[in-house]
Amino acid sequence: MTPTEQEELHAFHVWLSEACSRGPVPVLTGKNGDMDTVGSAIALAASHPNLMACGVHLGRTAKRVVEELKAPFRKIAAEHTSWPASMGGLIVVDAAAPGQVGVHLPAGIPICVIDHHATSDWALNEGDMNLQWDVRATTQVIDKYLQHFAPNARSDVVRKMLLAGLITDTGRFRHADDGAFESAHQLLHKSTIDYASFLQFIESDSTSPSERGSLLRGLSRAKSIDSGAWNIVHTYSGTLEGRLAGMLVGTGAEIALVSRFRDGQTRLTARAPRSSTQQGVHLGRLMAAVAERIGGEGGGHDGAAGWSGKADRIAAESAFIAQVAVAKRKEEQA
Ligand SMILES: [Mn+2]
Repeated sequence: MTPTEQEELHAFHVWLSEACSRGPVPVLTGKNGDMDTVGSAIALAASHPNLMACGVHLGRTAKRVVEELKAPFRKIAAEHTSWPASMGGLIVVDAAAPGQVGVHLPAGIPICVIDHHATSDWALNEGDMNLQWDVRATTQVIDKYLQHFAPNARSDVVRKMLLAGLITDTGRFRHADDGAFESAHQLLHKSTIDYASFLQFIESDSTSPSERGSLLRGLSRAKSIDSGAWNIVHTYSGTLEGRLAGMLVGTGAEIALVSRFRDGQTRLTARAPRSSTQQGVHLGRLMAAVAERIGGEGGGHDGAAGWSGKADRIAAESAFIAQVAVAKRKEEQA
């Protein structure tokens, strides 16, 4: 850990202790309910009785892991959300913007954002905090905090929640770096977790016949186009956009884009292989640029990012493709 990280964790510990002394502190997940956000919230909440992991949605993997490990997580309503009385503060994990939590946040409550996205759209006030680290998963930040300030909270269940977030956000360590392996080592060290069987459990996710049909239709609609210096393979689908985008990357696409329109909302999901990000593709910045151009909210990581908003599907796709057209290709680095 760098001295800055140590200082930030210390400041966070002070912030958290003060917030918990004032009252209950919800730990709010991103609305996609992915394993990183849910694992981060549940693990952090294990460090103090006034903390409670909550969110509007549990994604598929997170739902399975939470059920299997009987981990405490409270589903909250997106509309007319009932927050606890006299909240001491609110922590948001793994969400790059207020629109990514799926609820209206209560006014006048100190907020702390813990995230690892390249972009951030939070407007913070006096008394708020932001821990935005350049790591592969938010669970890495949470585990660093627990190691130093609440080591007894690191039960095997908590470690599994954190490890699951790290496994999924790194694409089973395909996008891992030195720090990600270091975190994985710390999580397994002196635990009774059998890594291989835990991974097998995480991966034992079966696709229903209707989902399989929808993935196949998405693939059959896919089109390959060139935009500026880049090849984009794009399609649309009503479900499992992330998985479909991953499959498009498997076709050799330099950039994969999947769009969907549902309930008046359009969503873009993009993925790029490492070879593209090394040559300058940064999907998170491209999505942020789309949001600047046509409204909505966009951001994420270099190789995985998204946008959502009111523009229609074709307009949103075109805006993304236009942004890619002006993205320069730099010389390949080994
Ligand atoms: Mn994440």
